[in-house]
Amino acid sequence: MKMKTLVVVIPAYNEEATVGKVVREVPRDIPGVDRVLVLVFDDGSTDRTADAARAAGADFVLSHERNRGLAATFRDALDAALALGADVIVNTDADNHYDQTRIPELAAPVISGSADVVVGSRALNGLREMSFVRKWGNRIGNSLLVLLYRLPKGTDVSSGFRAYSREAALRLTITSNYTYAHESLIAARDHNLAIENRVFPARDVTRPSRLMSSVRSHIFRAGSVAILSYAVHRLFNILMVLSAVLTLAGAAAFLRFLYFFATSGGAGHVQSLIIGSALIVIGMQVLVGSFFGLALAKNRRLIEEIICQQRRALYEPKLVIPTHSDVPGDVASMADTVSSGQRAKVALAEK
Ligand SMILES: Nc1nc2c(ncn2[C@@H]2O[C@H](COP(=O)(O)OP(=O)(O)O)[C@@H](O)[C@H]2O)c(=O)[nH]1
Ligand SMILES: [Mg+2]
Repeated sequence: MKMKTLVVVIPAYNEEATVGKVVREVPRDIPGVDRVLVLVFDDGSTDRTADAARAAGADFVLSHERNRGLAATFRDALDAALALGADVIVNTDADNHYDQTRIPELAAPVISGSADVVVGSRALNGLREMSFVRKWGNRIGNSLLVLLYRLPKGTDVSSGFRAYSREAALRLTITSNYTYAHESLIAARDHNLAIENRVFPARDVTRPSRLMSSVRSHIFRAGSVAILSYAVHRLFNILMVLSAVLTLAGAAAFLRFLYFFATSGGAGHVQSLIIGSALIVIGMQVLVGSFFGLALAKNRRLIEEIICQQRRALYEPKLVIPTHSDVPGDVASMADTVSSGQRAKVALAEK
């Protein structure tokens, strides 16, 4: 049987003070996997983050030449983990916010195959670090997103402590350049990946957050990422609802006019007619817009499929079936008749 690999990825930006501690705390013996690798992705730190990570025993330390932001670093770290043959990928922060000794519990559902994404949610109550505004801003925004995305109850959408299956890492695409946390969950929903939630205590972090310069700007930026992601991914649904509301309101006004028209000739009620007609026309236009939303979503699916196939070709070269010339007859004829998806499964079965 193939060796099972778990890769712990740690995006780090100017974390020389804590990254070593985090690397050392990662358990190297995790039930259900044969080896655990630690990969620190240094995002153009200006301090000695990379050296500290290496000194602490990280198996791989990759660096961006300049700071490219957390979302880009996260995606690059996933790609690196895929290239290393990861079956399970755990992301944790370099600031020692999460308890690495809980990684086995976090990863267990992915290792057993029952989940594709496990969110390690923070039990916030014990945290002193969070200001009142941040805590409540977080809570309200969080509940809204859990509701909108139909995530497991209590999911901490901005937690970076997560486990991903290889399939999830192959499929997730991130377009935000600020934070990937929300977008990756919507994307996981879109791809029908199984999401689970586990709650762990988090630690207080005393250094100021790297991600947010001020609480207000963070709430604003993270909030707009979340809302825009929702709008982009669910444009069809949003516009359908909007269209239905407008059309129904228009129809009500229109019917009101018809009623007066039938009973008293309609004199003095032409406003209802105008408003009703206008709302219906706008509602129909929004309906047409929603079809564009649907077309865009389909298009996005196709593009994501291409990206996913490309990642497979890059990171799973064995899955690409050779052409007729260099394989025995039956496989060659099979490769002729099956689609690429089936081919991948055929190749997997042969391994
Ligand atoms: N790669 C990268 N990592 C970052 C950047 N900003 C923050 N991080 C890392 O992302 C993780 C979370 O950042 P942090 O500032 O703790 O955000 P918070 O926990 O949401 O307040 C930490 O491991 C940081 O080192 C960045 O610009 N690039
Ligand atoms: Mg942090």
